Amino acid sequence: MDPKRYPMRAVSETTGLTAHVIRVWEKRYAAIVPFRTPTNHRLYSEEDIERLKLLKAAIEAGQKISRIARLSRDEILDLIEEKSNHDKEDKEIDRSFSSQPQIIPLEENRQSNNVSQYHLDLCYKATEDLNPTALETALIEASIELSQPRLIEAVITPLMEKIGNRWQDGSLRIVNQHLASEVIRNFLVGMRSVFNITESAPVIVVATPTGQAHDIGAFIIALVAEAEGWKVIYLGSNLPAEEIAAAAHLNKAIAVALSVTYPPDDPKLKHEAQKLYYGLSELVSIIVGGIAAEAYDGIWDEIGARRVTDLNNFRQVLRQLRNSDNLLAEQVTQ
Ligand code: B12
Repeated sequence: MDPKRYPMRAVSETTGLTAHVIRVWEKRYAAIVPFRTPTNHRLYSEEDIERLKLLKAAIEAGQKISRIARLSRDEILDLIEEKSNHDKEDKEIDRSFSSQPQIIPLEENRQSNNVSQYHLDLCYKATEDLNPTALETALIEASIELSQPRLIEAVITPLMEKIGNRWQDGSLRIVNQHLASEVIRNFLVGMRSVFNITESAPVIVVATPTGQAHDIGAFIIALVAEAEGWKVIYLGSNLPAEEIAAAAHLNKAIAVALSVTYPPDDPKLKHEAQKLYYGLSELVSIIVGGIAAEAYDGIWDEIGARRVTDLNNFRQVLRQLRNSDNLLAEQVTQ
């Protein structure tokens, strides 16, 4: 009988590694070689899954994928064990010095609470050096160590903010900003395939309206909604209101989320917002956010859109909408 083989989605769920990370470990480091179907889809054996879990554990114990990718199972286990023995010794030493004031050396920043700051610094350094491979690697390592919300809120968003500020004060060039945007966009695309969305999931359309070209915020909104179990129709940037409304209608969406970053003073936005309002069924909620959304508060009030200030708030709104949609569905079937 053929050995049992699993598709990427199942492997990603069991190991907790994103599909992107698994593909990079394969392509760049040959850490595993999955079976390929005639249509070129990857399939993984139980052994492959065990190996991925082991590699993940070794990385969590401080190893680098470039160093361990080709090692045997026993060699990796030895490294993990070595690390845990070291940790035990370190703890004993710590205890004996606990009454003395401690200075944490820079390299140990990683072990302390400052894990996100460590990853943020690595990402920024790679951006400064114009090194896309180092940036991608830094993002992958951050995604292994941090939860999705922390990765987004404590690494990606502040990284882009810092890049924007450094560009504004002249210490970074526009090319650094472009490079970081490209790598981050691709990385986020890779994160999308992890979620398992059910057929009955509520649908949300995500876009930026006409005149709004920045789309990383919108993409993040899409990821957050997917992580909340929503089916996302991601339309990208610069979308005319009638296209957004048509996509919502055709997909029976119960919400539309708009990201508004720049400019904060586009006179055409009012007309776009009104067209959207008239193009959507009144049962569809409009949610807006992004750093320039507040500048258009009068317009949002006029069309009954809900301006949401942060991602936690966005998650709450999604949960409320989902619950009221379920209630509505129950009433209809009764
Ligand atoms: C990357 C970037 C670009 C890239 C965009 C690439 C892309 N595909 O998006 C490029 C290089 C193309 C670009 C171009 C420009 N940019 Co620019 N850009 C940035 C930068 C550095 C990061 C934006 C970003 O992606 N942030 C990361 C995401 C995750 O953050 P975010 O969008 O804020 O989203 C978060 C929240 O706001 C929220 N959110 C966002 N949307 C939504 C929606 C909902 C529903 C909810 C709930 C939440 C939510 O959730 C996200 C996660 O926390 C910012 C700096 C900054 N402070 O943001 C400048 C920035 C936005 N850009 C700026 C400017 C001036 C420009 C240009 C005019 C520069 C120029 N002279 O060419 C052009 C304009 C382009 C255009 N046609 O509009 C200014 C805007 C200043 C202002 N408000 O007046 C900024 C602030 C830089 C600065 N410090 O001056 N830019």
